[in-house]
Amino acid sequence: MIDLSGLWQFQMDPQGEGEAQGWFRALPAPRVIPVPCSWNDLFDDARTYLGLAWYRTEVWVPAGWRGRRVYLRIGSATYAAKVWVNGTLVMEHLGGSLPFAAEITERLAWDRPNIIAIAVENEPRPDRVPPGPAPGGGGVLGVAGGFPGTTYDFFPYTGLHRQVWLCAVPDVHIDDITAVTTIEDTDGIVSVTVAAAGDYAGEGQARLGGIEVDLAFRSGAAEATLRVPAARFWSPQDPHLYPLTVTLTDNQRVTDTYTLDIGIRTVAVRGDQLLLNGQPIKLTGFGKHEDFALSGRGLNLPMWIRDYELLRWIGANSYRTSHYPYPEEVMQLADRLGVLVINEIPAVGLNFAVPEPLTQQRLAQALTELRELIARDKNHPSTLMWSVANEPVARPPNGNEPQSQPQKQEAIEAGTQFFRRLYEEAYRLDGTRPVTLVGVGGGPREWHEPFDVVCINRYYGWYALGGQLDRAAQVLARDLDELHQVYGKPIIITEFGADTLPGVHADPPEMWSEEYQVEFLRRYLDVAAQRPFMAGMHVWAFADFKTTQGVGRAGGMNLKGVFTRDRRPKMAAHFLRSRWVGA
Ligand code: BDP
Repeated sequence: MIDLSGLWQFQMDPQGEGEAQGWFRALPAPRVIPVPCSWNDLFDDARTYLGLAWYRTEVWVPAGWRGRRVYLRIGSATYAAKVWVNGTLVMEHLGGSLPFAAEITERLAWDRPNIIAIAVENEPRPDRVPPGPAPGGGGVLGVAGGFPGTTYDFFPYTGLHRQVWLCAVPDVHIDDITAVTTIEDTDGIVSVTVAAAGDYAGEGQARLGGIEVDLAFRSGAAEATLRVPAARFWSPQDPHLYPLTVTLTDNQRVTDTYTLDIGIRTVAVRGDQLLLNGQPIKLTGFGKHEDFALSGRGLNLPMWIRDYELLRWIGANSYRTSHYPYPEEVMQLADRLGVLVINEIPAVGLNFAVPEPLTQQRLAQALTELRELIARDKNHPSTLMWSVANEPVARPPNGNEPQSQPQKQEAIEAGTQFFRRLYEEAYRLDGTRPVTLVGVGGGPREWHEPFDVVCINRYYGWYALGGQLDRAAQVLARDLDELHQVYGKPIIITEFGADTLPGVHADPPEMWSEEYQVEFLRRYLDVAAQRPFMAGMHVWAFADFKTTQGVGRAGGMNLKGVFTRDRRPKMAAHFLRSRWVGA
């Protein structure tokens, strides 16, 4: 594999003239941009530019790759991408947080550099997931006119956000591996399914530790089961990984091989309990964002290493990938470090008071994102469950209509169909993990119906009952007891928090002060601790993050972080550590 990260050429194309003028060969007036990175915080004229822009680079393909099949793989392009190799369009993709690839063998030159051009665009259109706002809409807190207009509360960072790779594989190669683990007494059972390119009908092996089994392929598919006696089961306390090596062989000659680190563990829901390896588990942690100064949503490995360090320090065993899939490296780190992940597709900002064809378009896109996510992340022991949406509503969000307007029954019904379909698809693709939907306070309760775990976001004491924390705690307690009575399923509060200006103090606590954030979080943790059906508490948010400009967002920031954007602890971080680590 060749990682094409580095400095590329870049040019914005507000008139949409690049394609007709052949910018996929040469850009008329390029500047230099790093890949991966968001473009917004780099150039003054690009801060709020979400339209079309071109990336271009050149690469020599090694002579040793001749005779192999070469693929171009893009880790993430937000939101729409068109890709050219040496002047030929090779692929297009929609959806900003998942990888896509195409074979480009026939397009390659071996005697000169190859030109790779990628046109990226992130217009807030209503048929996308996440959807763009209606004209004039957008903003946060139900206040229209936030800028740039979005249906969600984070900055619409744009660009090539993850690496671009060239990959070479043999003609006959391993296309995919699925490893599913179960537990029998002290043994681990690993079921391995392998897909090989074409109609491969040869042989292969699967090896795990000292155990090896043969794979007999028919029409490109083979299956095997390995039993690991006295296995070390993967958990946050002991995130043990076993290397699983799959090999294709031709008369004992290895033709392709791939090694995947797997964890042997089970996840299940029994009654109102969430079980890891058969034992009830309580999640401690956060909703997060991929967000940092200058790099925006671009892959930032130093930030991630620091974040995992802070998660360990504070005693968090988990987080949610709010509100889109995170990078592959980050999922691998979660496996290694023993962090449980609620893995979410980018279905944020959905509302169902829209014409039926629009809902259908969004459903098709959400299903694509779900399939791509499960294909990418199905083998990670750290992925505990799939989340198919964050805070869908049955009315247009963000002030397009008065918030008090009653939810329309058809909109609720449209959402019910939509989420049932997503649940079924997640379950069809991966019957081994719970599936959830993250609901908003006051949202339609029936949307939780098909899901295995009830995830809810609650802001009593902030957006409602501001300054009245004791009353907020009472309302929260009643709300949780009702939900438990209705569903009898595990409940996780996937968001609760208060905007907090670091350095502002008040005693008695007042909103926006560090003391208020501590007391807010304390109330919620206490209410949950008294309820055995509560399977987890995720504070919103891990760190302060950039969002769209609006009257509720000082400095264009959501300040509910327990850490500042540069990862300094607020008082609440020390408080959570004392609760979660006992330190
Ligand atoms: C919830 C959203 C989250 C917001 C948060 C907030 O799920 O994205 O950032 O509230 O208002 O509505 O801080």
